[in-house]
Formats: sequence, C-alpha cells, structure tokens
Amino acid sequence: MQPSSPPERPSPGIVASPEVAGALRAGGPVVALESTLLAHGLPRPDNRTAADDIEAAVRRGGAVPATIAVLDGVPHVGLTAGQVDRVCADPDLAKLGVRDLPVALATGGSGATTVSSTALLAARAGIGVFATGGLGGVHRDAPFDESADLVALARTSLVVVCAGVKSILDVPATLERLETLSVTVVGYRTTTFPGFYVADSGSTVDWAVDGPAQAAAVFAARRRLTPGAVVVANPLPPDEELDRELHDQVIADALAAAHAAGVRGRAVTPFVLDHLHRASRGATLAVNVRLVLRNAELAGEIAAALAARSAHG
Ligand code: PSU
Ligand code: MN
Repeated sequence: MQPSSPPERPSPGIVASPEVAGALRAGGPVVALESTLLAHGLPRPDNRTAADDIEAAVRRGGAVPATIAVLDGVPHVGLTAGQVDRVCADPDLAKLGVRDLPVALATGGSGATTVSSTALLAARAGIGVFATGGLGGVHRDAPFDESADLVALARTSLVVVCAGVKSILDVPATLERLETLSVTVVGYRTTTFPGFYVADSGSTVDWAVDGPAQAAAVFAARRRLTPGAVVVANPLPPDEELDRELHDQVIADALAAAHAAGVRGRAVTPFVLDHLHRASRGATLAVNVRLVLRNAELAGEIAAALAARSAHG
C-alpha cells in the first residue's frame, strides 16, 4: 500500500504558550498581537511597558492575548515575560514579513513579525482575530514601495482591528489596493476611514459595523465564502487624536528626512516612525500607544463574540 502523502502544508512547527493552546483547544477567544510594532515601531524602553498594557487591554476585552514572534527559528504564539523582554530589548532583531519567515525558520533566526507574517502565523494557529496599530500600505510617491501587508490580508482569513493605515502612507491609493485585492474593509461605528494618529484620514469606506457581534458576523460570512481578511477600522475619538497641524508638519519632515537619508525597503516605516516620535517630542508615541490599546480591547470583544457564535453552532 502507498504511504499516505503528507499534507501539502504540514504544520510550520508553531509553538503556542500553554494558555493560548488551552484557549484554542476550548474554542475560547484569542487575539493575536504583532511584535514588529514593539521591536521596530515603538522606542525602548517604552515598548516593554506598552507590550504588557496591550496584552492587558486584550484581556479587558474578554480574550487571551497571543503575542507572536520568531525566536531561534521557532514561531511562538503567546510569549513568556522573558521572551517579550527579548523582543523589546534586542536592537538587532530582524523585521520579518511573510517572505522572510522561511529563511528565519530554516536558519534558526529570530525576528519580530509584521502584520503580514503575524496574520499568517495566527491563522495557521487557529486564531481568528488580530489587533495592531496601523496597516502597512502604498507609500507616497516614487520609488514605489508597497507593504506586503496588503497581499497577505487578501489571502489570510482573520479579523484585523486597526486604526486604518499609517498616515505616513498614501491612504487613498492603499484603499484602492485593498479594493483590488477584495479585502473586506468596514469602519467601526463609522464610515469615516481613520488616519492612524488622526480620527479622519479624509477617505471613507462603504460599510460600517455597529458592534463586536456584527464584526464577528461579517467575518463568519466571509469565511464561508472565500479566504481573506476583514479589516475593522477603529478611529480614535477626535479629542484623543494628534493635533492636525503638528501631524501634517512632522510627517512631511519625516518623509523628507527618509528621502534625504536614502532609506529604502523595510527600513522606511521604522525610520519614519522614529523620526516622528522624536520630532513631536513623544506626542506621536503617546497617540500610537493609545490607539493600539483601543484596538486591542476591541479585538478582545470581537474574539469573544466570535467564540460565542461558534459555541452556539
Ligand atoms: N502599527 C504600528 N506600528 C508599527 C506597525 C504597525 O502602530 O510599527 C508595523 C506593522 O508590523 C506593519 C509594518 O506590518 O509596520 C509595516 O511595515 P512596511 O511598511 O515595511 O511593510
Ligand atoms: Mn516596503
């Protein structure tokens, strides 16, 4: 008799923490969190405090947090405190998109995962909801740079809660690409598409959901139809946003500095975010952390709604 052929894509050796594994086995609510925003998006040592606060926000929402990173060639879903220390402290930690994962896994490498690779590993682990700050997207003007986040979300089935896309990007062009890629985009209680640090990007979306249960219902419907993500865009309340004038000015400065320094590829986003945090004397940092906390809590609520749906068949 022929031995049965191995599955096309065997498990990539994901290690889930005991708490995350237990929650997934029980069909309980779990929210994936990325590590690039910790390692490359927020400065040390504030990133370490933020890591704990983000996990606490997921728990407030009613779910188990699962921060994801690759450590010594192993994709971890749910990190120990020591592993979070490492992600937040190591200045040489790589930034891993989907295309980088095979190399890190095969060579025993370590790195923080972006939206694209976090979404992939989360979905492979059986997690349905993911919280981040802002998605990557189409960068402004040439040379052309477009985040792998967009294509990854077209292929990966999960809910992504974010404050839109980072406002350092070309927001209308990014929304066009999300449309081309058939990624479902809904606003959370609004059709105003958020602009990350600011509540209104100037663009709108066609649909809004009225709460966590409806977001879960949209995802359940998408999952029955076709693979791919449901992006839930959750704006900051206007009284918590970054001052508009400061926003436009520091972003223009940061993009000019990146251009002048010849920064390219995956270094662009971390360079620009770092420049913003310095130029605004921490104002962008405070807003960035605040919006991630709000997204994490909402993601917890959506994960709880999703788990309740599955429990009721
Ligand atoms: N959200 C934040 N800060 C970040 C990011 C998201 O609040 O630093 C990260 C995410 O990991 C996202 C990445 O995938 O920025 C996009 O990088 P790039 O533009 O190089 O694809
Ligand atoms: Mn890029």
